[in-house]
Amino acid sequence: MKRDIIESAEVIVCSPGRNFVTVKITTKAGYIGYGDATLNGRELAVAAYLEHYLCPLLEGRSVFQTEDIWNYFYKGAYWRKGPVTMTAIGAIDMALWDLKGKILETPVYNLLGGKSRSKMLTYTHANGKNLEDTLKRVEELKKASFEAIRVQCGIPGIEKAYGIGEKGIYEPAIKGNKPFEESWSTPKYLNFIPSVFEEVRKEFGEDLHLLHDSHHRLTPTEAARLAKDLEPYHLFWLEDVTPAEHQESFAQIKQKSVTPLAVGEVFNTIHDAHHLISNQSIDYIRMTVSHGGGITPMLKIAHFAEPYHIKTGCHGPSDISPIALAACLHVDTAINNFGIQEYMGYSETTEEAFPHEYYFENGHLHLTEAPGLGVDFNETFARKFEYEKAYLPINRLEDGTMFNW
Ligand code: GCO
Ligand code: MG
Repeated sequence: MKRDIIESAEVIVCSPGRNFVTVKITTKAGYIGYGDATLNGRELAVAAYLEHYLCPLLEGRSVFQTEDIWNYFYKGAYWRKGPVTMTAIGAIDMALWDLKGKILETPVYNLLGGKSRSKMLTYTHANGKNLEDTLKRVEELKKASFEAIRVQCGIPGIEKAYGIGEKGIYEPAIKGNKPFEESWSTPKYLNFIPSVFEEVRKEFGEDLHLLHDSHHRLTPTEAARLAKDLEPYHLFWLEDVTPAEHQESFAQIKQKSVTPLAVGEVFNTIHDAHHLISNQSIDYIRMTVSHGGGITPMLKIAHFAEPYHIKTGCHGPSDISPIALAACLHVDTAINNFGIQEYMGYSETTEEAFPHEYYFENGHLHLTEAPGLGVDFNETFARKFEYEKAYLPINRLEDGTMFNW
């Protein structure tokens, strides 16, 4: 029996710790590969795309044909791009690479160029309600060996600012039938944030890598002001300063400041980023394997960015499953222009649902020699937790105007 011929492809939607959509592809010889199709707050749209349109077309195909299968789904749909489509294609692509590795008995990175490094620099989040809280959290993360920390802080005068969770893992999607409403004031934010970084540097010195996420909220002019104001604190990067629909905006910001810029977590294809990359208007491309259409295109994007001095910084929030995180780590391991990997961590329930080989130690994520992606799916356990609708928040200015979240 040919080891690589697909027998079936199935979609599993459940909520072990939070909502996840998982693709399971089984070959006729009994090999199983997994892919992550989670798109936070829009999970069922991706599940339906997979169930109705992609999964039924896989039977009889060879798992080795990742390039042809990817193009069959991308070009073959006629309707290209978009987060739903690309997350669905990405999950299948991931599962196919997982299968290739398992059949060939080798980690996926060996099929992508081999080991370029033995460990990946990793950043996580310090989200304090106020300055004191933020400093405490940075201290804790430093003790937990993190060398790179994304610093967010509640803003005086803004009741519900972005990125500030209660204790433990920050989870932006909230269960219920209506999105939660946050509020925003750009002047209050711009006046306050530089003082946070001043204090963090005062307390912890120059050694820590510091990152910050503006979550798509500034105009290019406001972004340039923030980037300049933060220059004395030598950020590793300033992320998503302005909504990325206008790739030209980043060139304006870049001309005015030497604070490194990162963008791309909401991008789905190279077409969202090709001007940013070829004009060298960013420093880090943040696309992630699941929402960027899989390992196949991510590798091409990383290779395209390399000669332009642009490094990767894959999105790694808790709303992509450990399968997608592992897929990022395999790409991170193989490419030359790896920059950093985001890692928010997972709840105990999520960890139990997705037993994995990758591990965090001394500020870095590590992979092992395990074949495939090195993540299992404890399906019986995971299915005990039923999907519950959850929305990402929406955001309004203080006068009620709808704004970017
Ligand atoms: C990040 C992100 C996330 C997103 C989330 C949306 O930099 O990690 O901005 O926190 O908001 O992934 O689902
Ligand atoms: Mg972000």
